[in-house]
Amino acid sequence: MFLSPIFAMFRTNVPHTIRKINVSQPLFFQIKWNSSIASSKNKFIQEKIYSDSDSDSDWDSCAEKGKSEFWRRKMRTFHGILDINKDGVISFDDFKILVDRFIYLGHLDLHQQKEFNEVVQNMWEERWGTINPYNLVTTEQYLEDMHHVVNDRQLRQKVHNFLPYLFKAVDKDKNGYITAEEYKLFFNCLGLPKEVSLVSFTAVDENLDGRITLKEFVKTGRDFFLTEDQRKPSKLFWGPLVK
Ligand SMILES: [Ca+2]
Ligand SMILES: [Ca+2]
Repeated sequence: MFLSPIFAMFRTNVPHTIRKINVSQPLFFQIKWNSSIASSKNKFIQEKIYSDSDSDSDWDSCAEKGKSEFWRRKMRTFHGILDINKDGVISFDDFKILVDRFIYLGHLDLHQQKEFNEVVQNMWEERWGTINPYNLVTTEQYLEDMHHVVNDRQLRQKVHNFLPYLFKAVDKDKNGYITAEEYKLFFNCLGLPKEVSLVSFTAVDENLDGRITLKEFVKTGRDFFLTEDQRKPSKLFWGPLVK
């Protein structure tokens, strides 16, 4: 795959160790949904993802996570993406608009659409309680909540629950891979300029074969929330970081 010098430089700066699969300590994590959804027969949600993620293999329950300015910057970036109308707070309406943008692409079947809505609704209720227009989450509240998430082993394992739906929604030809063209749809739904999507695409395409698998997508997206390692390409998952 052709890489422009800037992307090639970026990739070569990624330490080999962060891409190496740790075969001595294989870590499996299942895409787990809440109990109401777990009974689903949909094969897609039963999928097991093999993770070579450092963010869990180096889990140390004693060390407090989510303290670095780098990690806080990443969380502020994601809060900014969820804050669709850019009024500084996120509401359930923001969530709903975002979900609808992915659904309107037309590549999720009705069952997946229903599950996607349920996953997002459950996430909101678990984290922020009731769904009403007055329940608004500021950046500081979001940082506090995510700080709690990254320091709780069970919550860490659910942090990526919504990601497979984003993947399926932008896999236009349903071949199980996301191309650079399809990735532009992802950025479009997020409200990010498609011009910056290639940098993110290259970061997520771990084996540089020009296409992103569900495993690559979920692993990198998950790492965005969990790792404090500034060298990891996952920092580019949701586009450029805010200042
Ligand atoms: Ca595809
Ligand atoms: Ca790939």
